[in-house]
Amino acid sequence: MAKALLDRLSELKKEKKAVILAHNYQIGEVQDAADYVGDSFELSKIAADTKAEVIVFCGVHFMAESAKILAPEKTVILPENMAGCPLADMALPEKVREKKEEFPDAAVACYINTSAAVKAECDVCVTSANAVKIIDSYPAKEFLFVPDQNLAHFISTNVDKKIIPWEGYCITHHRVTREEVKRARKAIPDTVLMVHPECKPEVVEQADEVLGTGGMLKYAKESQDSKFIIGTELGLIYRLKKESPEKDFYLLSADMICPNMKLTNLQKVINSLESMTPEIEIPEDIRVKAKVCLDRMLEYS
Ligand code: CIZ
Repeated sequence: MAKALLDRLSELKKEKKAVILAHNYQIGEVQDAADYVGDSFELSKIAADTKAEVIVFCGVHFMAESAKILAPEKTVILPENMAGCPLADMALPEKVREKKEEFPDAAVACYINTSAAVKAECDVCVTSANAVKIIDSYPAKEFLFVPDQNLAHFISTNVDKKIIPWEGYCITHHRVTREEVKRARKAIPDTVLMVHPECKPEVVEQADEVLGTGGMLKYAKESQDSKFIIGTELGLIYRLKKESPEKDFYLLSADMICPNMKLTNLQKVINSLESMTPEIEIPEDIRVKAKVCLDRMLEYS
């Protein structure tokens, strides 16, 4: 069955001149079938540079939008139309415009987990892999940071600038508590605890390393340590085990599963290439403004 699906996918990829991009949080069969697996930053760069005519983005809506913003001449397909991001939905463009009026001297930085319409309102975009570096080097002293309050807090503890946080959060990372960290540390002693900066400050403060998914993969591969507790979405464990099979990885909390990231599977990838839907479309005026914000991310990182 899996072989038949993979053969069909390979036929369709050739026929449509398509590339398959999968986020690190996708399920194993999708990661295995993809041409590239990575975080939003890595996948944005690939989308901007690819020679393929069709990009199949296995992730959530804002990620496929970012690919379309950077590669407007390509057809971008998100295999599962319902794969949204509750965090991205916590910032609406009209609310960002209101806040900008409240803080006219602040630059506006957004996490990549935002819609194209919100990116169009912002000066510069960041991902968890480059947020501290970009905010540190971007020429402003004060930032309104949209929409993740925990990432905003993490940035503020690492740069000497004023960060005004939005009140959004990721439902998968924000639910983890200090008590769960204590329990995990006790149950699995002598481990390195890596957590994502979308976790609450009370969790981040207890971590050995605070990294985005790309950073966690690199750290685990290069480390002399062999046991890691992972404070991010379940999908990353699949790739960590695949790339460092001799090491042990434990999910910090059994609840760290993003329901939206789990909506895509191999059959849906095939269906989307057969029908060439659902296709991502962005009004050109919004795309052009959002591209300035993403281009600055590529420039400052
Ligand atoms: O930057 C990304 O792709 C996100 C949303 C998380 C991560 O750290 O990979």
